[in-house]
Amino acid sequence: MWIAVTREVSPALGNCELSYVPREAIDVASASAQHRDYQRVLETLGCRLLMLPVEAELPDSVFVEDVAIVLDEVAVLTWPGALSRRAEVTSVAEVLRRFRPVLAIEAPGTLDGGDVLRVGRTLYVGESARSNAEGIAQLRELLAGHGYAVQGVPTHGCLHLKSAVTQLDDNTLLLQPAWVDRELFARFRIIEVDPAEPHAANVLRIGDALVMPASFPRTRQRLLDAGFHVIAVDVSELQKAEGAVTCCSLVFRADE
Ligand code: CIR
Repeated sequence: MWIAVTREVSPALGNCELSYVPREAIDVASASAQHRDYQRVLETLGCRLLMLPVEAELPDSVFVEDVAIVLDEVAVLTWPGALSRRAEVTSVAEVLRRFRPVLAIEAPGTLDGGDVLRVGRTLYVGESARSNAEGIAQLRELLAGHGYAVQGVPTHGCLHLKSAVTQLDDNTLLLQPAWVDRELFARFRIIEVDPAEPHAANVLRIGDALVMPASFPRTRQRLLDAGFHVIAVDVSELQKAEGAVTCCSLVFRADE
């Protein structure tokens, strides 16, 4: 079965970190309602939800993806690049210990889970303002014995690698060519985001379904035309916090 770890939206979400989007007022009640709808979609796709209690003092704590990487054999806790996000790790670590042996990135290494795109046994890791060379080297070392290759990927103009590229099926990626070099992914079939929707490359794949923000109808149409099963969710308030769909859950298989 699938497990999806999520966390309630913090009432302090308005004080979130922002890098590439301008600060706008965030309606926390509506962000919470959108997050509930998102979680319902994950349930309809067969995920069992493990919802962590709210962390009122941690504005970005709903974005659980950034604090851990969960692989089949092991989980790796990150050391988030933003100082304000480091206290998010502890409670996620506790829940992951129920399912996997847990390893950890340590300072001075930094890494955000949003920078980690797993395709098969390769982890592409964004070289971003959040994930430094030391963090990427530590990840490589931690996972070498588990049969994973870790490959650094330069990013520019976006928060995380998965703002720029995510996986659609075993052989296909959705990519924003302005933020990552598509030649680095030449072995895959590439679908590009619609140029009018620069932030549309972040989709969450669960089984054969793709969850994506409702605000990108043109890119959604490209995916529908390519034969994908797409579910649109309204995450407009969370997008104001520079979040999208992969960032709000940690989805992995468990035997339970
Ligand atoms: C941050 O800047 O850390 C948050 N405001 C947004 C994090 C989004 N995370 C993700 O896409 N993996």
